[in-house]
Amino acid sequence: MIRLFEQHYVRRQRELDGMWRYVRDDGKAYTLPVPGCVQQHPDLLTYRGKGTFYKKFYLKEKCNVRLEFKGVSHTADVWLDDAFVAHHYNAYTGFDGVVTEVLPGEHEIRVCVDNSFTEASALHVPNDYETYGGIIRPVVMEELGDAYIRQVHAVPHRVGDGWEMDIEVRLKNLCAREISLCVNIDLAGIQPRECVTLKAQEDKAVTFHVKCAHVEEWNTVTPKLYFLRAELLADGELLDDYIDRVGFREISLSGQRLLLNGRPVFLKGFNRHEDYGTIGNAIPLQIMAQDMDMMQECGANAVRTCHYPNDERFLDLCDERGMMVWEENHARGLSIERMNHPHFDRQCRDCIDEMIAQHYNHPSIVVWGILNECDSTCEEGRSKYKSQYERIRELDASRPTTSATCKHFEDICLDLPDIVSFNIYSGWYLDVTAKERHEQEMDWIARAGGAGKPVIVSEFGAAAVYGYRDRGRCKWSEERQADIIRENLLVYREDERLSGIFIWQFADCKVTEEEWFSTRARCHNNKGVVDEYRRPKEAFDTAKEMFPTLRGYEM
Ligand code: ADA
Repeated sequence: MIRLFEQHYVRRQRELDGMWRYVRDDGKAYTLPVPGCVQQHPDLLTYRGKGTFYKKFYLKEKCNVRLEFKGVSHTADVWLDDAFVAHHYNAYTGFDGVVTEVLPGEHEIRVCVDNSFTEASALHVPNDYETYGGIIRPVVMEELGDAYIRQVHAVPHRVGDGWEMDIEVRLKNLCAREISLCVNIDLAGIQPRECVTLKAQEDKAVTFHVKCAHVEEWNTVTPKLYFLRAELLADGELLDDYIDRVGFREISLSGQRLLLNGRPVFLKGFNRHEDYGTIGNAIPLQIMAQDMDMMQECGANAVRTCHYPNDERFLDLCDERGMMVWEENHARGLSIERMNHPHFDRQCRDCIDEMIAQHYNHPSIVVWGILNECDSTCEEGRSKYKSQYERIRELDASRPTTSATCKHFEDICLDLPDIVSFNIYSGWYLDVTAKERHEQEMDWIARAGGAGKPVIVSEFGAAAVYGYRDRGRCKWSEERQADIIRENLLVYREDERLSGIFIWQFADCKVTEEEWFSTRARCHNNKGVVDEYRRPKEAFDTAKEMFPTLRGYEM
């Protein structure tokens, strides 16, 4: 399942989930599930390297074939028979490619996948989470006609008591002649139409401004969603369609407050990695839904997709559940040397461009984040932060930006984002009281460029090994983790200057052994309030008890 609703009733789309042939670099062959991580197989538990996936499919009629991959970790080269389709870097964003005039009969998709850490990669490095290998998210094959709808972007605006929506429909002509097309929109019963001519191979956008007087807003309590349908017609005949779901909601800032539909909102939730016990990061819908249910059981209204864009099905769930999302690009803890890597700027920019293009319409996304704990202390780093924020604003001015910093008292970039966010481990790495440290932090933020901006505590927490109990409440015990989370929450809930808090983290996740084993018991980041199999630790109950006592404001 690629999304939680049907995206096409005209376009022929086939999901290619199932068993694919996989040949490891040394020639050994397997059949492996797609989506899936190769590390699920007993021979490949710690595999880091290349391999090729193969899948056959049958076409009844000649057509243009579009292949879409929602996530391949972490480098992919794709062929359809002998035609090269796409090269893609970065596990956490999707990509596609079109091969024109494919003949009827049997065809084969070939995907060379590589999860090794090499100099070609600036963002995938040994880290405090695991880089698995494989086709980790769904794949679809589509049969296209002469032209198709590439994308639909919608921005809601609150106007008086009602709502309006700007809609952009991007079209692509796949044939070698000019073509005249019409686009029909259907949104909440309103049905505008526009007609255009596209030159051979041309890409063109058609825009609409729709007034929707009687729609219900999307909010965290009643997350009302609407289908936005676009149909493409040539000579009066239906050629293609594209369906997305949208919500009418507006994010804005007023001084230190974050506003949802003009009303203050306080984000309270978890940082969540995509990782599950023996499954890795190819999380199935059942686990996404379970994570969502457990976070909501605690009273969370927000989730941070640390440290990369998430599987779109999870974002669909957030849309449906009224869960507010901080989604961020893929970069964690990179030094200035790493940020000066020759591919860093391009790979970050691609990730930002793809994340925003692909996830633009999700009402649940309320904040775009970048560069978690990267080097924001020097001028070179600052110029990278600056250009990434600028890029986001060029692509989407409707959502605020932020970045989680750990460069306490040294960060020179706090004036750049709309929201200042910081990660702090009072009681865990830092043997100080949460109260004392929090005051120092807030004073510094006000002096360092953050005055008057909303502030979020983007990470706090402590590690505990599931089942390890200690009457002396020592570090790594469930008791101590719960104590630390409680102490931090007691401080943050009293501070009117804050607009949100995120516990680090929802579930334990695996880390890369190289560079990380010595500070990470079991080669896991153990700061989850549940373990990697979602077994609750004592801290889960603490979150459940404390979250409802935090200012919610939300509606
Ligand atoms: C950081 C970082 C997380 C994780 C965490 C920890 O601040 O952003 O990815 O590494 O600390 O557990 O120390």
